[in-house]
Amino acid sequence: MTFDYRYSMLLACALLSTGGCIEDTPGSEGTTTTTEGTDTGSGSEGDSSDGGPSCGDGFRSAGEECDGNDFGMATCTSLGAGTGSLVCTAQCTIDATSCTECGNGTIEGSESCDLFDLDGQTCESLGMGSGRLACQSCLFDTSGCMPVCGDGVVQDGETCDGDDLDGETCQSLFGQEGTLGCSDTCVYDDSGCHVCGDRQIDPGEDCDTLPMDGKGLWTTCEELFGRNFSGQVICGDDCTIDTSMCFECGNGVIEGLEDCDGARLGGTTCEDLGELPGTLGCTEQCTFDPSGCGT
Ligand SMILES: [Ca+2]
Ligand SMILES: [Ca+2]
Ligand SMILES: [Ca+2]
Ligand SMILES: [Ca+2]
Repeated sequence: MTFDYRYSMLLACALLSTGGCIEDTPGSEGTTTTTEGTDTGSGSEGDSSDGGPSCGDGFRSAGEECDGNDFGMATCTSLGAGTGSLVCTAQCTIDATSCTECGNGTIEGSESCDLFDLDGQTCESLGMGSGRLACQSCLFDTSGCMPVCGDGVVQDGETCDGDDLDGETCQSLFGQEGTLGCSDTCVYDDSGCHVCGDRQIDPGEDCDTLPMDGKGLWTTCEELFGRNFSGQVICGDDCTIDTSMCFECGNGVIEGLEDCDGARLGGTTCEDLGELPGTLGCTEQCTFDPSGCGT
């Protein structure tokens, strides 16, 4: 009789050909599966302590909410527990405590906030000025934060704040030289920016090409250094003073428009000047002094 039953089961399995026969036959010794079809023991009862005979085999079967990763059709969402991943306990029951739900007032998983739980953050702590921080879809909503000019951080509505120039410079904004600043109202202060060559002496410039002479001559060396200097101060290409064309009378070197300098007469004599022979002198202004000629 037993043989006949087994034979019929084998035949049924072969006909169904669905990868295994489920043991649900009272009195059958074997838990007949495709891999352990010859196992005649009843040891499957020892596979799990509390979850029933087949808890732990990875296949959810009757009486098990889950087994391993097999949750059937159950998900956090289907259980009304939000989103996330279910956990299967050793007893083959579903643990939904790892599910997260935006809107339950508790910050979980990747939520930044949930309802009124802002995780202790404020507009200020987020560097967003002052005002009222809110939570929207479990992400911070900073639309109620107001910029504070003077906190040193550029926020919406500010072009700069203190030393925070938002990465801009005179060069990047205006193609100019100089130092960009920030006003008390958090807008750029370009008074420190300048262009050399615009004929205006701007902050950071010693001079700039002035329109009067059209030659870039700025002032006389005499004005700058004193009456024993001759020549012209030139404004350099970088709007700094260029004194290379200033000449000092009294330094013993005949330069520029100087006729002579001290005892240096450049080989010139009274006769060269159409005077009678004598001793040619040099004035304090480095011009020839013929008063000693003809004496
Ligand atoms: Ca939550
Ligand atoms: Ca600010
Ligand atoms: Ca200028
Ligand atoms: Ca000289």
